[in-house]
Amino acid sequence: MAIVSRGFHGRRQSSEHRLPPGQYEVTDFPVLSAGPTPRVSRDVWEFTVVTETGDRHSWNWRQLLALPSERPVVDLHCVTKWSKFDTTWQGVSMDTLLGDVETAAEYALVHSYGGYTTNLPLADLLDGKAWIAYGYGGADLPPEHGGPARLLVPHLYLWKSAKWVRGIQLLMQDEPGFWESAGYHDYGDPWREQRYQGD
Ligand SMILES: Nc1nc2c(c(=O)[nH]1)N[C@H]1C(S)=C(S)[C@@H](COP(=O)(O)O)O[C@H]1N2
Ligand SMILES: [Mo]
Repeated sequence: MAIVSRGFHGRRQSSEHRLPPGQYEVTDFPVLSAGPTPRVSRDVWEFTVVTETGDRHSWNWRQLLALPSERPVVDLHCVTKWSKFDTTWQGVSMDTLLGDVETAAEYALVHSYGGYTTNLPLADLLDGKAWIAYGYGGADLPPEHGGPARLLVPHLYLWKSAKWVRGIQLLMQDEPGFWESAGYHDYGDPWREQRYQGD
C-alpha cells in the first residue's frame, strides 16, 4: 500500500506534490485539542466496537497489544493548514479489529474519552487505511497526541483521527460528530480541500 511504503523505499516526492491544496509543511507536531487532555490509565482503558444490532466487541489494553501491529509511515494534514510528512506510528489495523465484526453498517461514529466524536464512512476505516495507534516516533503515544491510543486515518483531515479513542459505533445512517456538527465537512478529503460544509 503506497501510504505505508512511502517512507521505506522509493524516491521522496518533492514536497509540492505531497502537499494538498492550501496546506504548508511543518516539522514540529502541533497539538490541537478541543478540551483538556483526558488521562486514561491503561488498566481501565478499553476499546469497544458496537454494531447497528447492539453487538459489542471490546479489547482491553493487554488484548490490544497482543494483536499484530503495523508501523505506518504517513503524512498528516490538518484543516488549520499544516501538513507533517513521514510521521511514524505503531498500531493495530482497523482491518484486524473489525475482521470478526458482523455488520451491514456503512457509517461509523468514533467516540473518545472526554466526549469528542467524529464520523466517517465505514469503508474509510478498512483496507489498510486506518489504525488504532499507540506508538509514535518509536515511543509510547504521548497523552497530548492522544495516548494511550488514538484513531489514525491519515487520508482524511486530522480532525477525523480521534485522540483518546474509546470506541466506534457502527451505524446504518451517517451521524455528524463534534466538528462536523459545527460546520466542518462531513467527509474531509484534504486533496479535494473539503474543509467546511459546502466545499
Ligand atoms: N479526542 C479528540 N480528538 C481529536 C481532537 C480533539 O479535540 N479531541 N482534535 C482533532 C483535531 S481538530 C486535530 S487537528 C488533531 C490534532 O492532533 P494532534 O494534537 O496530535 O496534532 O486531533 C483530532 N482529534
Ligand atoms: Mo484540526
